[in-house]
Amino acid sequence: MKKQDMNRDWIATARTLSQALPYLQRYEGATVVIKLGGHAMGSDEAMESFARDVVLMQQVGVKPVVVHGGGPMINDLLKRLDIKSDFVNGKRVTDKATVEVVEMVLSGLVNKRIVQAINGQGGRAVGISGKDANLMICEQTDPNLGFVGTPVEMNPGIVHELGDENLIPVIAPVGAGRDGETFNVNGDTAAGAIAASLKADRLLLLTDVAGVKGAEGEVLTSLSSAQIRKLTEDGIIAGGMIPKTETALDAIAGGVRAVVILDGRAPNACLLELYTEHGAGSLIRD
Ligand code: X2W
Repeated sequence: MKKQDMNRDWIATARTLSQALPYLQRYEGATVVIKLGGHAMGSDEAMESFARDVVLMQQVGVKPVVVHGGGPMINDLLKRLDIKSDFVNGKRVTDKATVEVVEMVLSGLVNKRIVQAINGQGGRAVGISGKDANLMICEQTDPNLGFVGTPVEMNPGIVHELGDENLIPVIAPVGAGRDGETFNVNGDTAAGAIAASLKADRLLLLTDVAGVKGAEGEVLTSLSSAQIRKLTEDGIIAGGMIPKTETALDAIAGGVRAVVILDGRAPNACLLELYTEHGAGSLIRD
């Protein structure tokens, strides 16, 4: 690279930092819950980039809380163990053998991969599940789904305590029942319930689509709860997007200030959303 071009690069970097100042100020002290879906967890490089964004957010005064999924990773192990698995309305039918695999994969493999990635970038992450310190108490969602749980009681003290110690909580969507059961909770549902219990400033739902799309397939960058309901009635919001927009509406009704649905595979997705005028994905607020 020519010396002149190199200078131009550094000047652009400095300008970017300078332009971020109002956003850095806006989010100082904010609680931001980030849901990382299994489909958004790609290569090691993508995981490293995600971890770097989380550590940077904490460095500039945000309290990040990571809630993760891991559906594709559960599928892989179930297949290797020759256990069949079906989904009904986006939820995995979860018998006793399946829930054991779900907990092993989510609380073990996936949770620790994220913890290690964050620590690798100089953060201090602590991996827990909804069971720890009774964070997420669940009841059975529907007898036909087996051990699939709906969060019914949240005790977010543990998340506050970790945040106060500058530790980054990384939470697997597994909950405990009142009779000692283990429940498999949809990752989006868990993230919404955790964000609401924290009255989070932002819930970022990182997925593998660019955001909520309108009738012409364009990404809608800003939406109200009422607009979401109308688009769903009209059949424009459909399929896999429905659980995400439902999570967004529930989270907002539960006290989360705004929810963003965005493509987690895009480089620096979280930073683009929080710290630039451009933003990313679809911002939903009341
Ligand atoms: C999900 C939990 C993982 C998840 C499952 O068993 O796959 C239910 O369906 P993603 O990667 O966010 O989809 N639980 C009840 O939600 O993972």
